[in-house]
Amino acid sequence: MTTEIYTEKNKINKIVKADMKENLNTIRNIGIVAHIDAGKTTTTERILFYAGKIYKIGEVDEGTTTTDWMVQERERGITITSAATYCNWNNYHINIIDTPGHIDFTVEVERSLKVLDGVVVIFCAVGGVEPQSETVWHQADKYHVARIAFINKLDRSGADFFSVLSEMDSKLVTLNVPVQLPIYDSDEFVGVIDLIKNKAAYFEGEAGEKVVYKEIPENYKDSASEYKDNLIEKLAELDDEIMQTVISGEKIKEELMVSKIRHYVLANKLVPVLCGSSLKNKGVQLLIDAVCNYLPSPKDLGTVRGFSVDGKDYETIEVSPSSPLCALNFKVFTDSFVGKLFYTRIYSGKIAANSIVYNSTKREKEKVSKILRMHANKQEIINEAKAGDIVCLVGLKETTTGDTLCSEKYPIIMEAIKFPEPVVSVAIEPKTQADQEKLFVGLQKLEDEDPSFRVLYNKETGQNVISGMGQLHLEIMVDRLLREFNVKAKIGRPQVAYKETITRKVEAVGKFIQQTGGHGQYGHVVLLIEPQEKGKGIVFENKIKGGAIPKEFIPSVEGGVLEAITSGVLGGYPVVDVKVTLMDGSSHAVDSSELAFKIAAEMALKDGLRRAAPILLEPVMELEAITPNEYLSQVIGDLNTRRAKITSVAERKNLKIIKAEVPLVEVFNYADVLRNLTQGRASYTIEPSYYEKVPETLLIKILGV
Ligand SMILES: Nc1nc2c(ncn2[C@@H]2O[C@H](COP(=O)(O)OP(=O)(O)OP(=O)(O)O)[C@@H](O)[C@H]2O)c(=O)[nH]1
Ligand SMILES: [Mg+2]
Repeated sequence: MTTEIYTEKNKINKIVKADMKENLNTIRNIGIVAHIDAGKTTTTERILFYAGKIYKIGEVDEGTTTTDWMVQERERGITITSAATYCNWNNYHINIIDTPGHIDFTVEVERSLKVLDGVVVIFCAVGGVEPQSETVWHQADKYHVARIAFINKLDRSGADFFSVLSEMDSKLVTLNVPVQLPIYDSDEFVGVIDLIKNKAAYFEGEAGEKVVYKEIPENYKDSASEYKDNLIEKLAELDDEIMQTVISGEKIKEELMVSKIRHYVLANKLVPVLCGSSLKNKGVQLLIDAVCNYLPSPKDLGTVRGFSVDGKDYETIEVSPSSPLCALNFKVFTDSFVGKLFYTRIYSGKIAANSIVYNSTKREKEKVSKILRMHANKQEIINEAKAGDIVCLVGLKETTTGDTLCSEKYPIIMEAIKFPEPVVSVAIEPKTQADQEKLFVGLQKLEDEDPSFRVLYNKETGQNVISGMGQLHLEIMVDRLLREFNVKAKIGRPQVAYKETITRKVEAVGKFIQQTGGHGQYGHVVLLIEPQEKGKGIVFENKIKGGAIPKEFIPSVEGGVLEAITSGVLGGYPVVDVKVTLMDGSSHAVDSSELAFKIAAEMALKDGLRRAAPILLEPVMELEAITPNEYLSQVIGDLNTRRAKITSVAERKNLKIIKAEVPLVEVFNYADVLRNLTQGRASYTIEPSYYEKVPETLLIKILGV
């Protein structure tokens, strides 16, 4: 098979042999996940370097890494979009997704975890188990993703491997077992003890590329033997064969230990803990070995499970290239040269370039014109992709994030990916008429790419309102509009993304009747409008029997309802969790039209919402503040004035960790507040938690009425 390589200018300049692995057992689909700044991108860059995929190590701080390729990522030194790449290590083919740590880009982690078989969770040896690390851990639990842990940054002063271990034990409900220990010479981190090999590993050469195994240093022998016993003990508790070997007094062979660890990692019963310093080029090769040794291959999934097209039954397909196709699109990205790229994980079967696949979610046939293998923002064209691969498809028209692609003969729909609701909004106004058109195109593309980014047109103010996961998220989107789509626009002040819902069931009548001679207007509808359970969204049902409203006008009624419900009656915010049933109505043989029914539906809906005891909902955030002991009372005192519910106060060394639930509107400028309260010595993170009713007393302040 041949492969054509694209250059940055999108010209094919090379033909190379594809290295697609036929053997599923030697494929690894892994993600690198962690709290912001733990060193995911730095680690990924080393993995690519040691595996020979790149020939020079790039650095985050210099804006030269492979996976932080977007201009916004390079400028800011943070990851924004998850980048897919791959490399080969010994006989293994490893597909890697480097994910962002900032909570505003959590969608990128969520969708990656959905399609990955295993993850490396990185912890900072100084920061420990930071909030976003806990969040990704729980996300990995949700998708049953097997994991290994890597305690990074052991070169930093204040690094403490053992304290991170005990924090992991208290915060993460898993069996975390060290398989390595750090070695220090004076205060310098110099190498890693491999407890399975009973050796000390050092990383020599200019970029730590030569792994040299030596005897464990004398002063580490006791702790190495203690932690080796601990590892064997933990395995023996899980496994009879190991237990029997221990009882018989025999030595446990390295291969047996590796295969047992692998078994329990796959079963999500054990997490081996490794360590190193990616920046100082120490420990990464052993991490790659661990990825191959312990994390699952696509084959380990056994079967892929989904629903039948009618949603009533489960369907399963064996994971194999010779099974029928089952693939999941988990991301759409617009490349300025190639067009839309559809990031797709193939679970079973094959896809060939220039073939037709069936999008079972949309029930549409789609043509795949090209298949690309991604190396961050570079692409290689391949002719075929098969079970186990993560590739980009080109040419699809109707597919959106979360859709299943399969064979029309064996339809299956995989469970959709759930995305969080945006919590911050900002109005965006094009500077000139020419910008208006470009803004529309740009926003549409960005909305296609990012399910946590929404665009709404507010009829009342005539403005476009964009919503996202946080201020940084929106800032990046506006920056992309300017640079990628050349849109000059004015931005309003960030606002909380409120929502509206109702608390009472009402019947509402809408009549749009104008009969003043000649061709008039006649639309008449009766709607039942009722609250729905949280998270159920908006549902429209038609219960008209006997043709009170002719069939051809029903879509207009539905359209009117769905359009009007995007802007509620309290503050024009989107309405959620409401069911609207079309009960009755009437029509006129000549005067009725689609427009008349649409307007009648809008009138009925607005009137109904007003009488259905509407309430305003606000996003509540989970906040974690870490402060030196002496500022504890000031920080808590201040939080109490912000309608916060303090949920816990814990201790780490001489720091206090305060967890609280607090409405977003109260902590919009919390960075400044905390800086002033603690002379800049505290830090905090917030993440969206849930929506709650705004107290009546605050309605006037928020709505300005
Ligand atoms: N001292 C030290 N610094 C490190 C190490 N690994 C990474 N860093 C630094 O930590 C900072 C963050 O590194 P990144 O690799 O961007 O971290 P990340 O986890 O990818 O961050 P996000 O993707 O933005 O969440 C950079 O300044 C790195 O140089 C390490 O082992 N030791
Ligand atoms: Mg990164």
